[in-house]
Amino acid sequence: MTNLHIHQYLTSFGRTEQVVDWKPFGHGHINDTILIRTAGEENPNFILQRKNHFVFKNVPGMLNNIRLVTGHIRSKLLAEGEPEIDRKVMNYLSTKDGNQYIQDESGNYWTLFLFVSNSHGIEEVTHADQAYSAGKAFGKFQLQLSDLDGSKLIETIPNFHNGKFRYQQFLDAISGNAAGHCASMQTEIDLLLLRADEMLQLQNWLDQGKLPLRITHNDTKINNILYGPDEQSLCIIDLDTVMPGTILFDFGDAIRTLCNSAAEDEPDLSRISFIKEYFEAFTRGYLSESNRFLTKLERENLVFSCRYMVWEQTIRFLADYLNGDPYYKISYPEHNRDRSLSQLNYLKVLEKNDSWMENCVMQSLS
Ligand code: GN1
Ligand code: MG
Repeated sequence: MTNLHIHQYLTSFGRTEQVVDWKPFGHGHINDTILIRTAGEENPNFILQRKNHFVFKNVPGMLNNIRLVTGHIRSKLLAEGEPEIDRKVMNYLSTKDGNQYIQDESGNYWTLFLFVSNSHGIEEVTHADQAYSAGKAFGKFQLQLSDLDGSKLIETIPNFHNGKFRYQQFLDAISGNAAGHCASMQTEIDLLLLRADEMLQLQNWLDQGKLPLRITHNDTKINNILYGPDEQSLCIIDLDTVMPGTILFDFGDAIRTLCNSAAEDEPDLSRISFIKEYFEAFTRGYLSESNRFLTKLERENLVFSCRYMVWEQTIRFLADYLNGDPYYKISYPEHNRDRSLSQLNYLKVLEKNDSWMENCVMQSLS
């Protein structure tokens, strides 16, 4: 990538701002993300993103989802009289020909969206207010999308959080043993298999229609929320996996990163603990928006969803390690091993806190 390329991309999207500099941005495991800074205080900065079309097989379909979702939220914000709409919902730009992407000679898809000025993402929560605000943001996101017709959206990654599908992939990775790591990971494999029956329950409820399909984000890591200078949440980002799902995916995945005192790949397992104060605050914020539409089964399984999402993430990381790391970007050879050990440890920590968490949800509901 050169200055000329960056300039050409901006021009193709009809932008005339002068580029000051550009650099890789964020911590995504899948796409490549570049922050472009432009001259002039008043001018916006941009995020240029190459969508990974090996992971997202239908990038135009995914971008159409994003157009529908952001358009829907935008109209809600307009109706509310929100004065700063571009700070509250992502603004993906269109090219001069009205497309949502540019395809380069190698077939890569490039998208451009506005960078939200005076905003920042966080890798870890440092104060309960941030957790409350995160809960409110994800609850509100689900509420805003509750009346968007889900049949208009494609599944950007089919079976993304389908427990049976992920479990089968894990079993395949074990029997394939492509990277030869099975023997060294046998204890962890056994612990994960032991929990499978319990975990597959969630997909059963979906298959049986007991859990409603809603429009969900499906990647509710704490770093997918932008915060303003006052540490209040502004906007949900990374909309690539927004598609029909259960709200339990979003609640559980948020708790996966938000209430863990360590990063998802922390190699020092003694640093992993569950931060009760953040769980309480997140749950309160989340329910303040979502309680009005949640069903009994959804409410009853908020705590289970936290264990489910950590289990699912653990088998995904471990399957990738066993397969020889074809999926997640890794920073060093044993990265996926560390990720899976770390997540498995967090799962055990959540199990120990199970009744406390159930109590906490009950109190937030009363
Ligand atoms: C991936 O690329 P990123 O960081 O947004 C993954 C999520 C995982 C996450 C683990 C499309 O998200 O499902 O939870 O890594 N996204 C995809 O940190 O697989
Ligand atoms: Mg993501």
